[in-house]
Amino acid sequence: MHLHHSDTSPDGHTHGPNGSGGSGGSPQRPGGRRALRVGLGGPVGSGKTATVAALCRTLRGELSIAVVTNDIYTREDAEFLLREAVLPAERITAVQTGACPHTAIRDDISANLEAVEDLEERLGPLDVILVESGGDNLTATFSKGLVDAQIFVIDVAGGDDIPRKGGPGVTTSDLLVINKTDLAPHVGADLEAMARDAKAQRGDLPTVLTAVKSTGGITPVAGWIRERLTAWTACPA
Ligand SMILES: Nc1nc2c(ncn2[C@@H]2O[C@H](COP(=O)(O)OP(=O)(O)O)[C@@H](O)[C@H]2O)c(=O)[nH]1
Ligand SMILES: [Mg+2]
Repeated sequence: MHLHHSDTSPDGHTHGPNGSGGSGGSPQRPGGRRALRVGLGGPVGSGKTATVAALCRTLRGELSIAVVTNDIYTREDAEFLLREAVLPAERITAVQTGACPHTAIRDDISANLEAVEDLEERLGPLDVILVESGGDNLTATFSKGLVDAQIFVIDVAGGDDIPRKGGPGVTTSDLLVINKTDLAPHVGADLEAMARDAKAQRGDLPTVLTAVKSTGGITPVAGWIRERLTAWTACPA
């Protein structure tokens, strides 16, 4: 399922550790741990691919990153990431999930696990692998056998009552991203109410309200990834 578009970044640049490619050149990860696997779930259109793209752009200079996308019938998310040149092509793998995107991340995770393991084998020690789900409804969460942490992305245009409605993505994800805050005035979304409802549903679990496409909008999400990676690396394998 690997997309063989080119062997170098489409923009012709190398991107820090991600530009090195191959399995020989990368240093061993501290402590010898495998890459931190982070799932991104949430409804179609909430901004999962935009979040993946922004994370890659922000972190690729300091971390070795790869991405697995899950599309229902197409490879559109992977194609978008390739066009945007967020990472060299060999670091992006598409899994086609058929009709049930939640099945591929929760029940029959074999295609995704294979994609993740293949990336690590091909590219040498990686720091982070981002796995984007095909997008579903509010109930889709990742199997703990596939990812070590999960981000759930919803957006203000989907309705400001979504945090109140709960569901496992909203209540149990390791990070809740309430995206597209720039649209709040246009859709009449009450951001304070969304933040309050999220807090009531999630207790101490973190939530960020942001617009990942705006300048600096990805900063809190990138910060969270760095923290998780530090904790992951420090924890004995
Ligand atoms: N206004 C606004 N649009 C956004 C933002 N993030 C994503 N989008 C747009 O929302 C649409 C869906 O985003 P996408 O990342 O493909 O959603 P996905 O289906 O969850 O992967 C695209 O047109 C994006 O450009 C944001 O922060 N603000
Ligand atoms: Mg997407």
